[in-house]
Amino acid sequence: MSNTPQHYDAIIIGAGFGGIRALHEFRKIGLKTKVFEAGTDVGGTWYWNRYPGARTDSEAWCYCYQFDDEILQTWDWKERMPSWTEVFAYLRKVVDKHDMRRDMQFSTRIQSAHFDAAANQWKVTTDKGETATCQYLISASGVLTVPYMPPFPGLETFKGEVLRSSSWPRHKVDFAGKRVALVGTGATGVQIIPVVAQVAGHLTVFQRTPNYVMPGRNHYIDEEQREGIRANYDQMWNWTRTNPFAFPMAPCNQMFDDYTPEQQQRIFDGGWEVGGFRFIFETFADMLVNPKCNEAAAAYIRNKIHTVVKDPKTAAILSPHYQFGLKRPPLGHFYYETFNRPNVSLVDVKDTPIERITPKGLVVDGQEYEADIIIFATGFDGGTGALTSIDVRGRNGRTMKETWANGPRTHMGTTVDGFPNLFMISGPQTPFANIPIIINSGVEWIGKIIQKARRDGEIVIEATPEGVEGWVQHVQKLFSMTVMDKGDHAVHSWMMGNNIPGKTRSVLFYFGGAPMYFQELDESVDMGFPGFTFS
Ligand code: N01
Repeated sequence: MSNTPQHYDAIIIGAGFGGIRALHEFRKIGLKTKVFEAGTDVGGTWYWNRYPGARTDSEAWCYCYQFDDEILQTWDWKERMPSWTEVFAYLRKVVDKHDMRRDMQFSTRIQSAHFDAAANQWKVTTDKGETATCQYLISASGVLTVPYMPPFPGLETFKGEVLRSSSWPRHKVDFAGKRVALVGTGATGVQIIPVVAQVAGHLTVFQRTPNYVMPGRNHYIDEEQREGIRANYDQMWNWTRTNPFAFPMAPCNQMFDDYTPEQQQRIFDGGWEVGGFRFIFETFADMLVNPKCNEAAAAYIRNKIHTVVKDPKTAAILSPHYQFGLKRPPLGHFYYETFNRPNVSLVDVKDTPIERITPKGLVVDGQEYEADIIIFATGFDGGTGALTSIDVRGRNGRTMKETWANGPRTHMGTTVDGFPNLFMISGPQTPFANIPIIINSGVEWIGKIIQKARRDGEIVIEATPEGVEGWVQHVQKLFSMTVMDKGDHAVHSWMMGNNIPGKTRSVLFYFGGAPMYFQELDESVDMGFPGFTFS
């Protein structure tokens, strides 16, 4: 522990995908940088979420960094959607190869960050009682960092084991023959269910809202495929610049209404068979803006559920009836098939919520469901939670929590007025898209604005209130063009913040598509960063 505050050009919060990428950039531009990380190692999401079945929903070859081609050319991705262990190993490889750990401090959580206007610097305190100061404060604290745990009465009385997906224990959990209860059927629950079902004595799934689960169709990657991937990186990175979700796929230009119903079904079949997000990205370009297309996609998936799931009652409970995309659709790996197993049952808790937890299990509608293990996969305070859970204070002591009380207000998803020299990586109001690519573009932009300020001898970079208001309006307008805006407001979606009781429903993402966002970042650089002051 040090009593004299260390001073850095930049402090980065978090050593996940964003923090690692930012450290690389800052070294390039010569900033003395320190990364503080709460975990004992790098990885962020891939450090904490070690639950069974945890894997990416992005294809391996685009869930990585562009800056180290040598690793790309030698790294042996094993699966199309790599498991958390592979992603974790990849991130460790990058960090170790670039000797990044010497600029990182682990097991240290940043508790507060206050802007000192007299000194034009940020003062940061940690849970270890340390203080450090910096000119630039970078939040790389992630999109899904702060877990949400519903306050079920009686939880503390449960005699069995309680597991949380977002802080999964290091020891191997033995599910064999056990009665397992799982609460939450978002992307996390959807990944856990088929894996645990294979070994549990009985798995009872408590579902409040069904999801539209698309088949992941994960597979092993053989050497020939790897060679093909390695030879095509330039083309892939170009595609990530033109695909609305920053995936390396040629943009889809098909409009739903231009096809006959038979053709539409065939196109949906194609997307469904190839698996992953390709059901969205390679079928119709207007799926999230054309209500007819959206409903056809929703009906297609409902039909698939009823085809796969043998018990019609279970199939009906698993079938959603809200706009496709209103909740982030998960990828499943034999998800619906799992509900045909004799050792799996589904409890609908939509109209009859979980009442309480007892020493023996969970009570719903007066009935006790006994369990040896309860798994909670109940989501996150997404987008804004990571930064509002830290005591961040900008000018005049104003907190980020107050500033975002009615939803996030940012300029370009990177900055907030009143919080000088604070930059966010994949912050609220950046595109909902393949995250390493969004991180890359954001970090490059941050590097450029800092370099401009340094070149001009300016110390403080600050978004203007007009810049922020313009971006908020812009993001709102883009969202209003989607079917999600007209969606059922009662449906919880972390993408809108209304999965957290008391959190204002707001637009947490930029829905104009990644290419338009990249263009906005490029124009911002070319035009000398309108909407910012330098002093
Ligand atoms: O969280 P969620 P998640 N009683 O908010 C339920 C990313 N991710 O961790 O829908 C009963 O989606 C809640 O019910 P409802 C991905 O972006 C990525 O699963 O609110 N149930 C819901 O079913 C994803 O979207 C990957 O009605 C309660 C669940 O808990 C995001 O993380 C893998 C309840 C929470 O689902 C979040 O996914 C995994 C209550 N009181 C996750 N409270 C990959 O890319 C909450 N729930 C690989």
